Amino acid sequence: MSLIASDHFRIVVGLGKSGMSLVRFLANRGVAFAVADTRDNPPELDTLRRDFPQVEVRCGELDVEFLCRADELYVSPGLALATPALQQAAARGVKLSGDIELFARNAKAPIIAISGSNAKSTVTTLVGEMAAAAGKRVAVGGNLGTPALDLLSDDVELYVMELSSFQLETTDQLNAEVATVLNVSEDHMDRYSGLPAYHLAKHRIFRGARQVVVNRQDALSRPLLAEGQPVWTFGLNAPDFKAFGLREENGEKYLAFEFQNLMPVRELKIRGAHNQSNALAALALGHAVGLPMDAMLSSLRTFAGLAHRCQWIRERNGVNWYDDSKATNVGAALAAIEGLGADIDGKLVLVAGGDGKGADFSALTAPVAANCRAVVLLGRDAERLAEALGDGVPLIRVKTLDEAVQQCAELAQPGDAVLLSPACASLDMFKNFEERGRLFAQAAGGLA
Ligand code: UMA
Ligand code: ADP
Repeated sequence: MSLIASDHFRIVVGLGKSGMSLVRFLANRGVAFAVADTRDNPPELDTLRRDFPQVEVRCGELDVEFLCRADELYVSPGLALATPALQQAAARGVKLSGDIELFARNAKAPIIAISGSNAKSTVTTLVGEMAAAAGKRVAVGGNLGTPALDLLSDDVELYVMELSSFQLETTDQLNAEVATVLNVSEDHMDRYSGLPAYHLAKHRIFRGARQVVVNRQDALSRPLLAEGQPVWTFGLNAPDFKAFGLREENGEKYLAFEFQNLMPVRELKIRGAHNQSNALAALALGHAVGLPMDAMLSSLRTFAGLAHRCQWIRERNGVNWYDDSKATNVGAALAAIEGLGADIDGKLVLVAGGDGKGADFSALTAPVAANCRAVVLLGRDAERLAEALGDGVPLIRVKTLDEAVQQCAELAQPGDAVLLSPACASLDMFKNFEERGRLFAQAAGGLA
């Protein structure tokens, strides 16, 4: 039985992936609804007209009178709640909600909920693989790609959900079995008034959570806890009770739980300190829902990481090339610059720039000066990035990714690594971060 009253009228605002999943969900349950999107030709319009020709759709500027016909709006994550028409409707008593709220109300199996500025997709995928290795019927999705409502099924035994701050803004009560905010650093500053507002949105993930997982090395990941609420922690330092971390014995580093070594770090396929942290976070989340340790460790031995996240592309003349196109914010680029920088004999030639989403780039200045031979800059915010980097490192401006690759090939010396880790979104020049990464790998692969 659906947990929404069928005598009410709803409007789905936004007709992308989330909007279309809402349409299917509401139609299947016989709920009366319409659709609105600010775009003249939203991506799922043809699908909607083909599969649900009876549903009313309004495209273009949002009409407040139309929105006020509904008692509840399901707002897509790509649309800011601060949008004036949405605020005007809210002021007139219309409730603003979203797909994750509906998912939470209708999911019958426990939810592992994962947010954070970086590492969400990696940890979500890893936990999903761990659950599958443990023989669970697991559904994995959310911000990762498959909209939450499309995952709902009575067959599912466990949901592993990646949730963005945008999705959490419209979620009142998630009621996860276990929830985490893996880390918090500046992102999406074009949508939030500052870090506190962004932090507040992320922390809605803890509403109604039975257990929580906290990053010991990031104070902003820690929620206010209810008395007696179970807390598991992870971090790169040595673990204590109810904690995952790293321990060293006879010169060998181990992933460890409390006072027991689990497996040598060198057996991990994913590289870099940030990925050790991700492995520990995944273990903590899996352990919280009772996944057996041996199944989780076997997944860690085989998981090779996701595409476009510090992904090795090729070696050429003693130079290794990496695609970290998913580094769409400063925190992610920092992890790659410091992690990879410490791992190589030579220096980094960094390709950065794009749509900075209003970020402050100053945290990059010192690590770039320490680790980079040169920085090749492109995209809308190249000049803002150049200002932040100053004269600590040679800066080369280019107009295209092909030009960037040519410059990198000339600048890099044997022992160096070329790293695309833009610290910016891709949307000023590319369809998405995948396209940016693919074109970079293609151009690098094409070098004689
Ligand atoms: N848009 C409009 N007008 C509208 C509605 C949307 O212009 O009326 C624009 C938005 O500004 C945005 C684009 O359309 O630029 C897509 O927005 P959407 O809400 O329709 O997006 P969906 O297709 O539903 O995809 C969303 C997530 N996208 C966003 O949050 C922007 C997807 O995450 C997610 O996989 C999908 O739901 C399923 O849950 C993508 C993403 O970029 C990967 N997420 C951001 C990130 O990871 O940084 C948060
Ligand atoms: P998200 O889904 O949160 O964007 P991803 O797993 O897709 O996370 O990784 C995004 C970017 O963050 C990649 O560039 C990746 O190399 C980097 N990254 C991965 N793990 C971490 C971490 N623990 N801390 C900081 N950056 C990370």
